[in-house]
Amino acid sequence: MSTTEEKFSLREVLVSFKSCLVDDDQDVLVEHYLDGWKGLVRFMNSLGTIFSFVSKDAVNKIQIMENYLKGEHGERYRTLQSMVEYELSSNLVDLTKRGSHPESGCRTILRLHRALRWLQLFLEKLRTSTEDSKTSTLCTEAYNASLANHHPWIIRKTATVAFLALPVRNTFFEVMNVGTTEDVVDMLGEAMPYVSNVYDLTQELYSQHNLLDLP
Ligand code: 1Q0
Repeated sequence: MSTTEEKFSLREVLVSFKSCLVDDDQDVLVEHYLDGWKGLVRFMNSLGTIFSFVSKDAVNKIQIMENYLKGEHGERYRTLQSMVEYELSSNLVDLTKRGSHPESGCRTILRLHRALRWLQLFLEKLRTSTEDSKTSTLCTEAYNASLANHHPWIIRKTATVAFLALPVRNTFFEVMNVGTTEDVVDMLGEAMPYVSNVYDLTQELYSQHNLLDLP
């Protein structure tokens, strides 16, 4: 248990969403938001290669954002609010149909933001589940209530089939590396509000600027 690799637990990942919040908790720091996602991707990868089509897409989107952060206008991408202001005022966002800005920061974050809603729903279902609950059912319900509404049929189908291969609830709890089932339930109860705060702020920002349906 000496290396950081072994000690890595889902608690740290979820709590990292707490450090996203800046400016009196009114804005989201992009760098830390991406750190949260990188942690989540690690957990997803530890569930097996069946989800590599999902993690590839997530990694690709994280990379797009990191390139902006490292780029010439990196400072404008420091927070979600500054990104939205910069991209909108410089006409860098395809607002109604895909055009010359297919990888804007705004649409890229929107994809991750929608996935965060799935995570919120899924982890809440896991937290309140019983020993005989089926993770694939919980995951499918969370997906249908969130991401599925934004995915075409073929992705919905592929995702739903992949969910059938999810490990059982106990394996999930073990992979989280938090402790007993009781510890997991407590940890989720404590840490999920941080994720919810980030989700709500982003939702509010995107809704104010009419960005919730970016192509
Ligand atoms: C635990 C099982 C993971 C299941 C993940 C559920 C999400 C399924 C989504 C299927 C996505 C299919 C890949 C491609 C999608 C893109 O078309 C779509 C839209 O982008 P674009 O550019 O085509 O417009 N992309 C997305 O919707 C973004 C999807 C990102 C999903 C990232 C999910 C990563 C979550 C990881 C958390 C797992 C940890 C759970 C806790 C585990 C604890 C042991």
